Amino acid sequence: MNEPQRYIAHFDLDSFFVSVEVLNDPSLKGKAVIVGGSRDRGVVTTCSYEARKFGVHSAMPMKTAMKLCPHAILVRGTRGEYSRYSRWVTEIIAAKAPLFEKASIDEFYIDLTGMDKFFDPLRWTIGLRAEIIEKTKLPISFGLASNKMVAKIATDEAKPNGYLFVQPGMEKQFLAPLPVNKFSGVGEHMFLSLKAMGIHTIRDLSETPVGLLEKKIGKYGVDLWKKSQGIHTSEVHAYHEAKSISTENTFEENIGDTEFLLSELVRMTEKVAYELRQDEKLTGCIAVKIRYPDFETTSRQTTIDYTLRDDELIPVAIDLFHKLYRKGKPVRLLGVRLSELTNHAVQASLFDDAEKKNNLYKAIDDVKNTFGKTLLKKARTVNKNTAGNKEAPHISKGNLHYKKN
Ligand code: TTP
Ligand code: MG
Repeated sequence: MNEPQRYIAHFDLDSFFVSVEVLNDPSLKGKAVIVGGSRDRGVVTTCSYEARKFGVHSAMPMKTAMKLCPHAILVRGTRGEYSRYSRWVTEIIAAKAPLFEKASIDEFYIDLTGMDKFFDPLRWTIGLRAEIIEKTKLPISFGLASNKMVAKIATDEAKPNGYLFVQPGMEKQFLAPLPVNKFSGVGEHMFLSLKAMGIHTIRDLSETPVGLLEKKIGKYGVDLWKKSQGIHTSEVHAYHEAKSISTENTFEENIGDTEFLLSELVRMTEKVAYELRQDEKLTGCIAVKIRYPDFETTSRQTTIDYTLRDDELIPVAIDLFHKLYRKGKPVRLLGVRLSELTNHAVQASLFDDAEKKNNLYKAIDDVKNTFGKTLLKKARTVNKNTAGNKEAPHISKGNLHYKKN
């Protein structure tokens, strides 16, 4: 039997954070707007298309951006709002799409394969886009193609505020005139290496003997050549809010000491947050679970602004714990779970101090990777019970697992 024709739609909100700011302050509409940190030490989180015309882009030092576009309006950003809009768009897509993946906070893949028996994939996708725009008032673009890679590049070409359908069979032709750095993974260095080989466009790449690419660049050269032919087979991974990273501790003796339970809770939250960062994910939901010796089990969860940071997760975990815990009652098991996971392709930070903190976490995580995960802990977790020990003495079981439904 022949494989069914694949149809993959890729959606991505246009200048997402800026678009949200424009909704909150319509006087920003049509202007050069930059969301980012301080003028002297910050970086650009994102900017409007008007500012992009001057060469401003994400991750650029704010100083450079202001030189390129001195009249730009600088906005510091309101992160809670971005999470709220991200969820709203997710809900609209989830209500309609047979199978979708949330690839980042503003980006989605939808697999429509097999649906062409029931409806025209392009018309359906246009309808979904119209619904998102009508409801949220946010501009969004999409690419529709026979695979994820081509669909994503089509979205890029359609932006801002447009869409592009690459008909099955036209993938190679669509890609041919584009520069090679349209492929994700072709950074500055690779771009120059390819240029040195006389390869500028994807057509140049597709016409280069694959053996030569392998010889010069290695296995990645073969991958690039395949991409240049429009070939890409990766699947759309279904998005489940229930997908989670969690850890649980069953205590050897039941614990009624609130201080100790809290220090355990902090330690466990740090542990799952570390795994979250290793996985390059953000979380939008945290849950705490308590089991008493009679096996009564209670848990409580709350949605939060998307984050990867201990200092944002820990206070929420503590708050949930206090709401949940019946004071003085011995506890048999404590658990922490992070869910509503999404990728963060975010290099630059949302805010100045966030960047510093993210770098700090990266530094801590690097040390953890090198010297073992229990070596570095924040002050709170190093109390009389745990100081000097690799694990708290009460803990007999501690397991970290991923739940991928
Ligand atoms: P993108 O989708 O990469 O960028 P964008 O939506 O601003 O613009 P467009 O898609 O039209 O090209 O990222 C989505 C949001 O993620 C972006 O609005 C801000 C945030 N972000 C960062 O915080 N740091 C970054 O380095 C990048 C690239 C994005
Ligand atoms: Mg976007």
